[in-house]
Amino acid sequence: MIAGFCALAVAELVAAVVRPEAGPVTAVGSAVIDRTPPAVRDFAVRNFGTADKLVLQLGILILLALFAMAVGVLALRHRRLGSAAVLVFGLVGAVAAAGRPQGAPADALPSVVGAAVAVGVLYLLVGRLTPALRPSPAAGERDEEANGVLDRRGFVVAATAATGASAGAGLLGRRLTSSVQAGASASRHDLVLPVPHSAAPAVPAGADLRIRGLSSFITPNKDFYRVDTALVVPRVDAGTWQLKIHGRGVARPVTVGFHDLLRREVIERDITLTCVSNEVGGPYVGNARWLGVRLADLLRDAGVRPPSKGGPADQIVARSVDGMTIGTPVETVMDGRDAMLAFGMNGEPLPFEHGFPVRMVVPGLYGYVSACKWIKEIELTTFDAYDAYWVKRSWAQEAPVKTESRIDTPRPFASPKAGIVPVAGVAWAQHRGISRVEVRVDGGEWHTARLAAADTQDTWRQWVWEWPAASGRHTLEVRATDGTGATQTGDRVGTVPNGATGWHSVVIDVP
Ligand SMILES: Nc1nc2c(c(=O)[nH]1)N[C@H]1C(S)=C(S)[C@@H](COP(=O)(O)O)O[C@H]1N2
Ligand SMILES: [Mo]
Repeated sequence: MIAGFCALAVAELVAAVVRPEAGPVTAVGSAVIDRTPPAVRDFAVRNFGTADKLVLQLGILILLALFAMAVGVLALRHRRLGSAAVLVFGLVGAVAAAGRPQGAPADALPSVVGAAVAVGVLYLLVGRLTPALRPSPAAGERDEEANGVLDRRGFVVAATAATGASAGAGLLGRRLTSSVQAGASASRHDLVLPVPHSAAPAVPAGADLRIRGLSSFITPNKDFYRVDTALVVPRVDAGTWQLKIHGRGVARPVTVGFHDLLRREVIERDITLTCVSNEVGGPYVGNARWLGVRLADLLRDAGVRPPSKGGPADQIVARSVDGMTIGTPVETVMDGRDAMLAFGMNGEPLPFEHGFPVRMVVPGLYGYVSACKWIKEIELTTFDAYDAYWVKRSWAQEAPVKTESRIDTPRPFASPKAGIVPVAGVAWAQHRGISRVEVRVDGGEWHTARLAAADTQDTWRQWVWEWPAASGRHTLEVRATDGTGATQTGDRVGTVPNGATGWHSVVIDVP
């Protein structure tokens, strides 16, 4: 285990120089995430929520510790074989790191160097523990005892030295990484958001019903759901950030920096973002005020035409610094809606977790087909030619948000007093808007809820219905109708491949 610790600590130092994400635990964890079947991923998300990544890393560390102990036992008998096993383990880390979408051959270095150090440490330490293998002058009982004592001391000294030295290396690695990240933090901290040329209209007074237990109309950044595959949140320095736009039908390929974006026409918009893996009634939806530029403007400047105007590309593939790929229809981005490259969220620079310095937001599409965080490249291509990350993993190529509604209060199995109980929640159908919400009790007739004032058709809408509750166990259900007049379907389907449907229901016990 000491050898294993040395390996990780030294790898940390090397990774600080190469790339923090190339460290063995992160690399193996990321490789696992990339290969996790949807069922397992859903299980992890359901049971661990946003702690899923922590659980994964702990799991890897525990496996590593068990493996280290097994190798230790093996090495006591067969020193060479033990060393070989360590190398195999280093190889796993190396392949995982170099094989990531953004992986380069150099990313294998942390695991390789770490494993080499572990081999050395293991060999050395095991040597101290196996005096019988070393030539000893005489096989007398006293001699052997003396030998054993000597070796034990030698072991403790060597083990302490190795542990101390590698702990130092590990700490130095951490220091180096955080000083690199300090640049990114400073670039975020120092950012003064521009005043938008086209400001979002003030949120109408009645948009937030302010009912206890109901989600607030604007979701504060700290409460905004986070869904991504990043084990380590990328920290990108806005000062060195660049976005490259190229590919099919791009007459004038461009590379823009952060300050080029700030100098463009800046818009501010309220847009509700939803994840395709949100179950009916689930938490992966939030509403924020975004600040940024219109993606369509940039594309037009680059000479891009949508398919309806004869453009050869029907798909935009956005790439992030961490190797995510997200495919969005060119037609949708250029159809006049406020598809944005956003750098501000609710009045502050994007939080690192939500994509600093720049991310995409497209009203009306689920996040996995539109909302690339930590974006660094936009390639124009076709849906025939390229499948993005989640499409390769059995999700649909195109995924407009489905009309959905959620009961926020009362909570499941709440026991409100008999009498008037406000049943309230949110409904969303981004870019179509919400025109009606209805609630029913125990499968009875539908009652029309009161809608809060509408902000825009790109945002969710709160609603409330005053329920005259009688005692007993009751089931509440909700359904919404969008701006096109289509009512949310009651057919229950799961999240794969293009979003869950069904009516959210909540069981209540009125005493
Ligand atoms: N780079 C990157 N961008 C990403 C993702 C990701 O895993 N990596 N996840 C997408 C998904 S599935 C969703 S729903 C939204 C979530 O954005 P949020 O975490 O800011 O709420 O980001 C999208 N952008
Ligand atoms: Mo998502």
